[in-house]
This record gives sequence, C-alpha cells and structure tokens, in this order.
Amino acid sequence: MNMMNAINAIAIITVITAAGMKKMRVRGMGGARVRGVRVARPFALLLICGGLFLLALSLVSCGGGAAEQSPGADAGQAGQTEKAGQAEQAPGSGAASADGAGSADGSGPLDGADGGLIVVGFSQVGAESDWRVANTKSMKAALSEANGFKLILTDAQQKQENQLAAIREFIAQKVDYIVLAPVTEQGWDETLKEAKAADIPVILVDRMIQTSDDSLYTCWVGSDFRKEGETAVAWIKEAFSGKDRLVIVHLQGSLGSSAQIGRTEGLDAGLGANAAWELAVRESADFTQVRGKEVMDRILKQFGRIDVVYCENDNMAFGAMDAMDEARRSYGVHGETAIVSFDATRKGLEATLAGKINYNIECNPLHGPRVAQIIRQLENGAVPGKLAYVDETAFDAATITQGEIDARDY
Ligand code: GYE
Repeated sequence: MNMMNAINAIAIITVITAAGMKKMRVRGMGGARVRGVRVARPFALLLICGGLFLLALSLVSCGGGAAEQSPGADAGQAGQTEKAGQAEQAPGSGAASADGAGSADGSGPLDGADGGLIVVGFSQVGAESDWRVANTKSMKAALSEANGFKLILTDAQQKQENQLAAIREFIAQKVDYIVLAPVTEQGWDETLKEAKAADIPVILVDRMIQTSDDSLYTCWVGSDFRKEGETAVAWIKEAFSGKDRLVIVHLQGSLGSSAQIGRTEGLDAGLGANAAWELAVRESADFTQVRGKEVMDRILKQFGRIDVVYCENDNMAFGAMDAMDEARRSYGVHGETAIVSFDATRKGLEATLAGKINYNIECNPLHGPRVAQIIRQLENGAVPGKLAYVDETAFDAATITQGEIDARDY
C-alpha cells in the first residue's frame, strides 16, 4: 500500500511539474524566458508521458490490490465506516437532530447525527398470547421509520436458542441498540458479553434476566410480576375468607420466565400464609390457549372439586374455559370455579365483564414508547433508570365497566 502511495505521489508531482512548465512556455511566448522554455519543451513532454505512465500503472495496481483483498478485510472497512456513523449516534453524543426534533427528555422524533435511522434489533419472545401481540404492535409503532428508527424484529418462537442466535446476528449487523424480551431468566451472560464487547447497548423489556454482571444490560422496563401475584392472592383471600378449604389449580406460564416466576412466587406466599389453601395441581401451559385447554382437559378428569383456577395469563384462562365448557363444568362469578387471570387484555376484560373471569390483574404490554424514550435518552447523553416498573391495576368482575374496556389500547 505504501509503495502504491509513493508511485501515486511521484506520478502526480511529475504531471503537475510538467504541466507547470508547459504553462510557463505559453506565458513566455515572446518573453525573455522563451529560450529556456524552448530548451525545456521536449523535457516537459517527457515528464508528462512518464508521469502519466506512472499514474496509469498505480491505478491498475490499486485495482488489482482491491480485488485481492480478503472478504474479511472488506468487511473490516465496511465496519469502520458504519462504526464512524455509530460513534456519532453513541450515547452522550447529543445526537438530537439539528431542528431540535429530538429533545433531551426523549420526546419527539430523532434523527441520527449522520441523517440516518437508529437501527434497533429487537428479539421478541414469540406470538404466544394476546399480550405478546399487543407488545409487538406497540414496539413496531414506536420504533417506526417516521420516528427515526429502523426496527429489525425477530420472533424467537418461545425458544431461547433462537434469541441467542438473533442477538449474535444483531451484533454481526452492527445495530445501534439491541432490545431483548428474554424468554427465560437464565443463560444470557455469554451472548450479552459479546454485545458488550461490540459496544452495543442492550435494553431489556418485559421479563428480566438473572446475571451476576448488571453491566451486561443498560436498563430494563417491565412489570413487577411478584406484585401482580400478590394482588391476585389478596383478592382470593378476600373473596374466600372464612372458607375452611380452598382447592386451587395452577396453570403456569413458560417455566423459567420472569412472568411465571413472579406470579408463582405470589401464589406460593399465599399458600404458605393460608392454611385452608390447597394446591391440587400445578402445570405449565406455556402461556398459550391451546396448551391451556390441553392441560385443563387432563386436570378436569382428575379433580372434581376445584375452587380457583389461577391462570398466569388470559390466553391460558381462555383455554381453561374452553376445557370447562366442553366438560360442562361451571365457572366464573356464578359458577363452581372462580377464575383468576393475568394480563387484562381487551379479550380478557370482556370475559371479566361477562363474569367468566372473576379477577384479572393487569400487565401492561405497551413498552414501545418506553423503549423509544430510553433510546432517545441514551442518544442525548442522559442515563435512564436501571429498572423501570410499569404501574398496573386489576379488574374485578363485580366492578368492571364497559368504559374501562373501551379505553383499552390492547
Ligand atoms: O403475561 C403473557 C405473555 O412476559 C408479561 O408473556 C409477559 C407474559 C404475559 O405471553 O401473556
């Protein structure tokens, strides 16, 4: 490469010198220096030819050199170019667009300093529930091109291995941010270390991870699942106070996920504190309606008396209700079995208003605007809170109104 540069320099200097001499000759026409120029004319022509020859030689050589470059070297160069762009967008660079559209508080659209979009790789769990579908919709709407983002969305089909592969792909693509909705809590450290080494901030949404190194993620936004469980337990306690026996069936979400762990912990605390409560059976139905029905079909064959079905999300509650309909078992406000559910999606609330679900604990899936705001904060050099819990409520079949359902965004 140095050799080529040297040849290039010599060639250019030669051509310029020779051209300069030619110019002198033109200026010198009829002047005192005509003689000298006359003497220099053949020499100038020689220099021009020689210079042009060297220039041509260096151009040919450079072309050959590029073709010989390994793909790795090419990728390295491309990476550097992108990196420069990224550096301009890095946290702390104050990359709000010149027109002030992106503000420090994170409101308004943002433009990368290079005029490009902020590239966000989002590894979504799947499409297992209405909650999840609403969550994906929210992320897509907030991280839109109109808002200054390019969203790369991947659906992991509820498999951690797919999420690990997606994160590695995002790293290879040199995205600006990685957003991860982790399917389970364990098993992220190795891959997140790779993201950290690549200097890509990781924002966790919805569920949490367990790690000994908190620096592996920038921040998290989601729900307090344990608190949701405790809210459910408080209602059960109140609704069945005075009963000397309470038979509970527990449909769990995907095992190892924060939503399952927190909601199960809440129930376990209730079981521990209330001597009359009896856990008949607990089984995972993976947060889906289909599995909810399958699992409940089996349970109904095994257990006659069931006072409460504690479903860790609306879709499993729908599945349980399908199974109970088929088995002609009554449930809900006027039935033998009370149903407690989580999420409070629109369909879940409709079932609550209809008295089929007795109590529904809200879990808010609208994380898109929250994630967009976090990214804007980072772009503007602000430090978002490490953990952000979303405010949530709960709906009782006895008091829910149509107005509350109408006001629902999901
Ligand atoms: O409750 C369930 C979804 O992690 C909060 O996952 C989320 C849960 C939600 O599939 O419906």
